[in-house]
Amino acid sequence: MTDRGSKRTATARAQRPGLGHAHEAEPSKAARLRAELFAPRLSFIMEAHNGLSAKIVEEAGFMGIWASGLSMSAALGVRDSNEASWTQVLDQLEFMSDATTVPILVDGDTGYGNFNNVRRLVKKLCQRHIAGVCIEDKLFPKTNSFIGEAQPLADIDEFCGRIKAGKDSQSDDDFVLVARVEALISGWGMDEALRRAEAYRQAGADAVLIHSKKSTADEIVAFSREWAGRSPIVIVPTMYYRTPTAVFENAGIGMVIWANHNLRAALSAMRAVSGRIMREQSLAGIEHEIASVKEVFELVGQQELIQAESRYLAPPRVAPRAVVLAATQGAKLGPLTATRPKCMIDVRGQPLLRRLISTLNECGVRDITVVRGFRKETVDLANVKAVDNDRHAETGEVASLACAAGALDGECLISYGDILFRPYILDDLLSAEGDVVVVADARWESPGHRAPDRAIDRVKCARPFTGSYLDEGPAPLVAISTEIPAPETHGEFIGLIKLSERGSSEVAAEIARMHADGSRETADLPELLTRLMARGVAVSVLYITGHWLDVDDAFDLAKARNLI
Ligand code: SPV
Ligand code: MG
Repeated sequence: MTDRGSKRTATARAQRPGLGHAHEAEPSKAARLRAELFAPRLSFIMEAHNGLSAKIVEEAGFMGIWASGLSMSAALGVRDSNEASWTQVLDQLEFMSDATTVPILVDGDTGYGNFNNVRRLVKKLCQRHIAGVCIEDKLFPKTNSFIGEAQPLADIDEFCGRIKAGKDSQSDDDFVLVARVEALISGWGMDEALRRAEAYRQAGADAVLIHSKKSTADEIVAFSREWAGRSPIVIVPTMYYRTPTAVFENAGIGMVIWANHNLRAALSAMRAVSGRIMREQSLAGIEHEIASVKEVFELVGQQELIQAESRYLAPPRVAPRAVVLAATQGAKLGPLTATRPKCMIDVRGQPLLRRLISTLNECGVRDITVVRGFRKETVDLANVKAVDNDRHAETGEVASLACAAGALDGECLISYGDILFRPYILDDLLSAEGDVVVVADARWESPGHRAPDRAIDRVKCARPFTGSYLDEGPAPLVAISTEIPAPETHGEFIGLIKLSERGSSEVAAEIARMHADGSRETADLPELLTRLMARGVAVSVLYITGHWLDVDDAFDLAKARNLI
């Protein structure tokens, strides 16, 4: 049996307090690779070529990953001839390192140039928590060892310079540099292999990878015997794959790299699946023979993201419901509303109500209850709930609202069915604070805004609209009625209200009281609001300046048709 003393000595060194990351609770990936390499047992690392395959290697139980140059290149569809740049390899490694917790030994080819390139490579690998690098004593650009014969080898001293430069550049004391000896592959013989291995060890290499392309392990075993445990030996038994693992164990090998088998497995599987789908023009045959979409989600940690979302994302805003009061005929519009209610009057190709519902939808309000009345069968809109106020001719707005009492649960909007407004108004209302917030137009007196004799619902607030950009929030409402004198009027109620959850229950309770005292039947929304205020419920006003319209008479309708 080969002397394994060097492994034990080095293990003791790696575990000495104060060296590398030994002081940390969790040893670094490099420390773990180093400990494994120097442990008095045979270790195995498995090839991966991207984040997904790296995860699979860890999942299978391997203590480490071989980031194979051949496999990473092939996965990118290029040759193992440094066609992928070293920074492109670095990008792959970053994904692999992020995706896993086990150490990665990266195939650094020749180091991508001379000592200077190795310095930069090692620095960047340490920054990405790559545990170690293996560099081979060939020339840039490299060729895969299994291609051709007698590939030129690097000058020993020049290669020793690459090793020293790499070791001097590591920022993690435990980072592992493996020197790969290609002398046997290139036909330079055992003595040259041993001479090189010793020079590389003296230059600072932590371990030696002795590569062979023979179909038996004879030369590897012979090398190991001569090497006599001077440092750990790493092997790649791709060509001598038949060799029982016990032979490596008995030869005192430190680490075996299964170098390309995930890439080759993926290639076979992808060819088989692509071929079948191409031939069968159906997924039915292969669905149960391949990994499920669920397995993909599991492997990439979808569950963790779901948990993180619940920790970090603001809870999704629950869009309020809306009740649209659309029961009235709108007799002031004459023949236009003889056979349909005014909410269904066409305004440039669309009923008014459909436009209103589009605006509500646009602002995320989807649960909409429309209270129908006059010619209710003509109010026929998709994706809204309809409730009917069959006594619309004798009753008023509050009676209609009572028909939709079920919607007064949680945050709720109340809108007249004959108004239109720009979506930003609704967005502002939805983000306004307050239990009962009504929208009022501060430009109620604009010339040409109304037919001269038209009565409007005026609001008087604790403060007038100032036009200031400094957001003071909604202004407390003091009074709302058609009777407020002009000098005291601060705005015109547009027929749009937002209720908080508490506001909704206050409104529902008030409607119940109005029912009990007989005032519900003919009351309008301003009366309801006045009663709420009298009870101490805070009602506030969100000021707007235009950008809305209602359709009450022929004047309004003409204006609406011009505006839209
Ligand atoms: C690799 O996996 O890229 C290697 C090992 O370098 S080998 O292909 O066997 O040379
Ligand atoms: Mg390689």
